[in-house]
Formats: sequence, structure tokens, C-alpha cells
Amino acid sequence: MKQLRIGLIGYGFMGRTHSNAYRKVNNFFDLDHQCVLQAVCARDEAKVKAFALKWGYKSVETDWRKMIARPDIDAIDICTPNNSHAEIAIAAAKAGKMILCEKPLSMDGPEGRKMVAAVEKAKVPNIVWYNYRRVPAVSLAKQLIDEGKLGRVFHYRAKFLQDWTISPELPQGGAGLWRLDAKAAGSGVTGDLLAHCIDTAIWLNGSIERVNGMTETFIKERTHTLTGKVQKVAIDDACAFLARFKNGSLATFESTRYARGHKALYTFEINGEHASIAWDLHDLHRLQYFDHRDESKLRGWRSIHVSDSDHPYMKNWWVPGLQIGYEHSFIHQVADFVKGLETGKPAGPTFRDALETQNVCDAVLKSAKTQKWENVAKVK
Ligand code: SOE
Repeated sequence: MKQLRIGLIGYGFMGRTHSNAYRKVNNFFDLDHQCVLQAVCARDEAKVKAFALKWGYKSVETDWRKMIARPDIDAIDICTPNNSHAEIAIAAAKAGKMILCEKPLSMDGPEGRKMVAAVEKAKVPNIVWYNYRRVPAVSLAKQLIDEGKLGRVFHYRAKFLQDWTISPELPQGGAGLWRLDAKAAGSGVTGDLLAHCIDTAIWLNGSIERVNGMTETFIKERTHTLTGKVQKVAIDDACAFLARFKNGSLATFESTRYARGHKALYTFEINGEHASIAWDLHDLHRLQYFDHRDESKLRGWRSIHVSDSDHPYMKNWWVPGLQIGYEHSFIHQVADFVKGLETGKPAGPTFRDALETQNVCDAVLKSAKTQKWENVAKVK
């Protein structure tokens, strides 16, 4: 078996989901490559050593440049805050490494364009971790849409609601809280949460051409963990936008970290000429489907338990009827990435695909400032 030797940079929440995926993928998917946890890199030596021990990494580094220079590493996995994705990815591409990069791709579109240019120049396989595409129910939605079951699509509606930043006492910046610091994150809910909704939407329903957005920062100042000073909060706490897709359908998107009672409620609904689809991350193994072509007395919303062997990815897991969860979407992503290497048909979203999402985020944030409709820059 060939080896795919992984060098993971960053060991937070995403470092754990990815490590778990590399450990499990060969147990459940038949691949020609064995994923090997070759090295993990982070600045704190004691902590990175403890992480390596817990997850089974063979070695540690405290300087990502050293990790990239290592000849015994094939793929670099970037799990660091958003403001370091570009520098690491461009250096990794130059070193000829494959790259798996956490979302969002970059701080903004122009930075993302440089990353696309770097991986395409170096011809290195690349992918961005928009994991929700690979929840089996979401992949099933994609199949149904591609088979034409919905017919012409009229509406797309998506939300991603959380409530973890409501307290004004919560600081910004540093490990765990860098998502509140615009210098590290680029934006707030737009790049962190709506980017997921936009990625899924583009995948399911095609390109978004124009947007009109509004944002709000409810807590204007927070103590910065790194400086100890009270500083202006520059991220968007909430964002809602209207959008027009290239296929003529209309959309609404909403995200906030101030929806008391919601921890990670990602939902979408798509309404087509013949049928509608709805999905909810809190019930992630179900897909709701309504088909107007059903016999009228039996017509109604079906709640499909996406756990049968002919549902996407499910034949690799347990017996029909037994469901899987959030962490499996990452395992599926690794399986598809590796299959892409083996078949020569790269799995998405590639950096190029993820740049389209970045451009939508940029247009939304611009529109929130100009208070006008804005066109989404095209990926050239
Ligand atoms: C933020 O709380 C967060 O962890 C995002 O960064 C992830 O991308 C999302 O999947 C869950 O929420």
C-alpha cells in the first residue's frame, strides 16, 4: 500500500476532527493509500507533544516551515487561524506538498486568488475542508437535484445560528477565541459560518451572481486576550443577505452568534418546481423531501432516514438503519481526497472552488458597507 504521510499544522477543534478522520479512513474505505500521521506542528512544544501522543502522530515540530521542508511529508493539513492559511499554503505549494486547508480558504478574495495561483502553478492536489457537503443527507440532496427531481429551482434558504458570544465578558483573540478577532479571522460569522452555507449552496444550486447584505456587531468592545486591553470588535456578529443565483433562483442567508438557544443550527431549504428539500444539522442524518408528483392523497413531507446502503457513503458504515454523525463528514472528505489522487479526478472543493465562496463573502461584506446590491467577482 502506498503511504500518504500527513503533516498537520494546528491542533485545535479542527486538528482533532482531521486527525480522527486520518485514523479511521482506512478502516472503512478501500483505498490504495494508507494515511499516516507523520507529524503535527504547533508552537507550544509541551502541548503539541501531548497532542501527538494522544492521537498517534509519529513526530512533532514547533516551526511550520521545518514541517514543510521535511521530505517525509506528502500532504500539509492547515488547521491554523485564517490569517496564516495563505502564507502556509503558498509555501507548502512551492515545496510541492499536497494541501488540505481549513475553511474559509483565506482572509479575502485577493488573498485567495494568490493561493489558487500557487497551487495551480505547483500542480499540487488541494482541497478545502467544507465538510458539510459530505454529510450523507446533504450529498443525497445533491444527487436528487442533479437527477432533476426538483425541476427548476425557485428558492434557496439557509441559516447558521449560534449563541456562544452573547456575553460581553467574553474576550477576543488568542487560542479558542481568535474567531472574534478580525485580524486573525478576517470576518465574523460571514467567513466562519455563512461560508459553509455559501459553499453548500453553490455546490447544490450553482453560482451566486449578486448579493445585498447587512451586518451588525452587537458587542462593540471586548478585552483582547493577548494584549489585556479593551479593544474595538471588528468582526460581524450577525449577517443576513439576499442573493440571486445564476440559474434565476432567489435566496436568503442568515447567520448570527446571538440566537439564544441555538448552538450550531445549520439549516437549508430548497424549493423547486416539482419538489422541495430541507436539511437540518441538528438532525443531520435525515433529509426532508416533498414531491408534488406523488399521488395527492399520499402527498406530504417525507423524512428520509439517510442510513441505507444505497445512500451516499453509507455502505461503508454499519448495517442499514444505523446512523452516523458529524465527525464522519471529515472521514468522507479524506476518503474522497485520496480517491481523487487515485483516479485523477480531484475531489472538491478545490482552492479554486473555495475562492468562489470567498468572493461571495467579500461581496456580502462590501454590500453591508455600501448598502447596495453588489456583484460577486468571477473566478478567472
Ligand atoms: C464556529 O463555532 C464553528 O466551529 C465553525 O468554525 C465551524 O466551521 C462550524 O462547522 C461549527 O462552528
